[in-house]
Amino acid sequence: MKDEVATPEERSAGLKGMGCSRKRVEDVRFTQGRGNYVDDIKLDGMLFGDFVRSPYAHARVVSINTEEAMKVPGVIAVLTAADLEPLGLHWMPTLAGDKQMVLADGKVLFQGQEVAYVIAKDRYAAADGVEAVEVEYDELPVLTDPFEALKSDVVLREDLEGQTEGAHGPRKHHNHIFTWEQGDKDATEAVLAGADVVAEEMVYYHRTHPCPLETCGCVASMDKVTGKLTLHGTFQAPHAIRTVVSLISGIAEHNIRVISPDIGGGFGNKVGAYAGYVCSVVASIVTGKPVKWVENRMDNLMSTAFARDYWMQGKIAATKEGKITGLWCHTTADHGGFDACADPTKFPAGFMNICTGSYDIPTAYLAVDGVYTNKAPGGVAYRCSFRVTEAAYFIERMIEVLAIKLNMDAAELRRINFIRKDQFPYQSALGWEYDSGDYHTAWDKALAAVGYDDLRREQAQRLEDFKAGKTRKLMGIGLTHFTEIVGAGPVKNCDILGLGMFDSCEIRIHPTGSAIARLGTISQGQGHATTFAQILASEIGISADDITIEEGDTDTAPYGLGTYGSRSTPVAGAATAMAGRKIRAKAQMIAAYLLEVHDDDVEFDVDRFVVKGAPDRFKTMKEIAFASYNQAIPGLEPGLEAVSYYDPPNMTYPFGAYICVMDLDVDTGEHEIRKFYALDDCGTRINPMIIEGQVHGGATEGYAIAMGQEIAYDDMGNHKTATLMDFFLPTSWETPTYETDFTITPSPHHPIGAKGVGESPNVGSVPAFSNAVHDAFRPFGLTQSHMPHDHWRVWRIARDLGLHG
Ligand code: MCN
Ligand code: CUM
Repeated sequence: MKDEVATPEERSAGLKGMGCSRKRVEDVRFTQGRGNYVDDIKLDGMLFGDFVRSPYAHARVVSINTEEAMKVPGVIAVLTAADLEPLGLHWMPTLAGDKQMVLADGKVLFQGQEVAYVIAKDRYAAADGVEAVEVEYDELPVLTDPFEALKSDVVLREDLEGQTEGAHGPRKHHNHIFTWEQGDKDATEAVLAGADVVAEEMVYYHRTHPCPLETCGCVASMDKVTGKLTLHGTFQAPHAIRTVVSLISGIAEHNIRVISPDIGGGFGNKVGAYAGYVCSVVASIVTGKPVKWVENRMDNLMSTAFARDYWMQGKIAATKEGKITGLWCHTTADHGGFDACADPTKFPAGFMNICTGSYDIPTAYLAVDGVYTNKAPGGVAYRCSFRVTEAAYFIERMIEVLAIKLNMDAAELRRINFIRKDQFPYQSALGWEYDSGDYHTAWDKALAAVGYDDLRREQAQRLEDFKAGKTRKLMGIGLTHFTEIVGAGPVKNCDILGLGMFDSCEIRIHPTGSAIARLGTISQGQGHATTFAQILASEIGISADDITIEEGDTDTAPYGLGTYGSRSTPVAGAATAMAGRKIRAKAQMIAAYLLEVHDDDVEFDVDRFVVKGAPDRFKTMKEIAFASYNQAIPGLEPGLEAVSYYDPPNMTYPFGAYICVMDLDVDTGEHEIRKFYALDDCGTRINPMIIEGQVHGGATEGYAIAMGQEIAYDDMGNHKTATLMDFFLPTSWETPTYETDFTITPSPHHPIGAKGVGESPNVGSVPAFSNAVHDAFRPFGLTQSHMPHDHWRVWRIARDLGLHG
């Protein structure tokens, strides 16, 4: 009855639909310790598997002796490549068209590589078994520098020797993987040759690691009676894993059930296929028991998907007035021992060709050379949108370097080169069609919000004080305007191992008017159970509180390509809206039938269909749901269900303006982040609170990357940062305070106008932090210094510039 008197606004608020900062429904269980992660899964008779890993970065494996290990109480079996070879499982295909050893086959190519797999009654016995395996190695020369690797006689991948053609075209050298070229080389070189001004710089985006709180793991359980394999795991793409497992194991796909339970952070680390999955499946088949494998922190940091490691040589040309005329980039990409990047098949360097950024650059050329070294494989991870992080860092550094060369203000240089609002949809010189944007509005809002002119005046005063000996602290203002490309993707140009990158949603409305929706994506902390229900609430007029969102079980969810590349909102979010619209269309027919009017004579009003011009004649969605199970239209199927498989016509192009204000102590190298302002435009905003959380999390990861985090190796290929003592993870103590803001430029092709946002803050914040460091030293002649800008490196910049007196 209350319903009858509620205003449309009240009814709308009750739905908790789009635009509402609905509290996360997931947090009820997470905050009570009731999450269900892979390591919480305990099956009857479950065994535990663990790896013997290589202490060397490059060595021949002379022999493996498992006799002593087999004597350890509780050890059941030890697998080596020799055991996997008859099954054809000692190597596995990578997502990048390469192949990777599951267990060391004759040699090892990075420190921490999997050599043998010990299966035992529990984790402790497995660890003792690992200790007892005797491996004899013969050390080989180590290559950790990709430039050296391309010149060296040392052959890393002997399995590919003599193979001059790789998955992505010709290989120029035995340690070379591919060359990927985009844009117009000749035209760009001509522009550079004739330009008023050319700025040139080597921009290095160092190797780092997403380091999710929960490491990677799985539980494989082969039921020999039913012939069914159930695989629980930390998978960001459960359906793709099911298909891959079927293809490489030969088990029929309907006999495989993949389940991603709660995931404690993915950040791209959990996209690829790991040796642990293959060995656990084999171990379960061999022993007939469930087998669990869960990495420890060192395993995770040493062997699973790293991020970045791109050496980007850049040249940018402009007129005297600062109008950019051309961009040239040659990237040397360090892929480690195997090319296991998780990119769409046709993009061996991901979407690095978005490196023209937010700027109207008429001519551009990009070449990327992939190189093998003695480091861990991986490459696309860490809120990267498939290398957009590298692209954004590159262009945002090149803009700063150009500003120095032109002796111009970097904010103004950006402004005069932005793609204008009226140029969208915009065709970039490197082949993308940007769907929508309004960069000038966002930029002006950001500069005004931080008081840019006042900041520059303060900075000038600080510089004078510094020169006068009144302070030892410099001030830097780090500017960034980034353009993202998310929502892979149109099936016509995006696939993974031949699987087109669509996504899906299936909705069932129950008779009493509540619902369940299942999606092909999988949340790892992004709050999908909260936000996808909001999209549906607005589309079908059922409160988000009455809609269950389920993901991650391949036996129940429709096929989808998973969650990474901020694709859930652009692709599965669109599928959700489309499936919702199918429900609404059928509901409209039922309502009209019940109200005895023509379909066109009813209209949707928040949570009901109303007879046009007769507001008191209506049927609520709850009433329609019940009717659909009984007296629906004769001849029409009962029930209210729909499914949508959505192939987006284009990707979405979120953008943002980030500004960081930083003080740097030249004597200690310490920094203080005084202000961090982040304006994001992700089109229509589904849940502002969740967006803000995404920005805080991503910016904190960006802070870590820019200011201290790295995966470092010594010359012998020893991993120097394999524990959290050495690998910087910011705590609340170091984490800066963020000021978030937004503009809204909807995507014209997305059914609800939404663009992705999860990766934006990492893409935008890293150049903002790094540019602040560079900006502080600009008056003293610094043009480029490599990240991470930890205290020691900042101190060293000051020393090299002669600031220590
Ligand atoms: N959202 C919104 N309005 C928009 C866009 C997004 O309210 N216009 C909400 C979405 O509904 C969703 C969240 O923001 O709840 C992120 O959406 P989206 O940008 O579509 O990204 P995905 O859901 O596809 O998440 C992937 C992205 C990636 S690739 C990495 S890496 C990353 C990230 O999300 N990993 C994360 N954020 C993470 N956050 C957590 N907590 N844990 C991770 O592992
Ligand atoms: Cu590239 S990290 Mo996210 O796409 O899972």
